[in-house]
Amino acid sequence: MSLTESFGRQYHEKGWEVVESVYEPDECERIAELSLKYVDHTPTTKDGIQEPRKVKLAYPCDVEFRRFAHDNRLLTLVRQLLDGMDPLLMMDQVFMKPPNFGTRKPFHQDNAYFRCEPADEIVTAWIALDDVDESNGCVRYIDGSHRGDVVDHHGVKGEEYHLTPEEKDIDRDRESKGLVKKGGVIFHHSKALHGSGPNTSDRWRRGYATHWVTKNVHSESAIYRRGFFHLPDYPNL
Ligand SMILES: O=C(O)CCC(=O)C(=O)O
Repeated sequence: MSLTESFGRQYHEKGWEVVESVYEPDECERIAELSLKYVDHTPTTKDGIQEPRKVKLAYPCDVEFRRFAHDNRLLTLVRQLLDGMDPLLMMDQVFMKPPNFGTRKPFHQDNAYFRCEPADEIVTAWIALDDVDESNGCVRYIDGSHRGDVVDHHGVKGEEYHLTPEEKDIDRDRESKGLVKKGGVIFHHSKALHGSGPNTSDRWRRGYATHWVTKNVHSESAIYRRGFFHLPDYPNL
């Protein structure tokens, strides 16, 4: 892992930070394969082809996800961003962009969905299961957006599962690309505005997003009120 003493500085300044080589490439390949088995959201293209988009809640599906998410290499980093508090997994999802197909994810703040407080005690660790660059749809961030409030989000017409703010609330001049290699992790704050473009390459782009909270966190939303860590069947490993 290419960790420096400065880890966390960019996260606090910009709202996101990359750490390369947290996992080995072969571990990521196994999880990417497993994701294809459990995929639960397959939109149909205009040509009638169904393509995998997402595994929502991978953690309950398979012990391999649970081991991968609760790996100490990851937990140590998340704990550092939570000022030493123990990370508890609230939920997870695998975002998939198949070659030459994967669609965009509009800009949003995670906390527009989660509605959790305190917002500073929620960290997403987005684990790259493939090498990720601009052409296969890297995650993009609006630097410093985590310092403001959660702005109003509205549903996207025809894709109601997406929420996004008005264009005026997205300062594109401050956009950065989250470039990361397979096995690296991007950490982002729950208020960091982020989204991703389509996959125009002939390679996959898969990211395993794990959403961590501290024991102080509570949510207005019933969906997020009870994280996996409450479930007796899925103890923290
Ligand atoms: O993987 C993507 O394209 C979007 C990721 C995302 O929105 C998240 O991890 O919160």
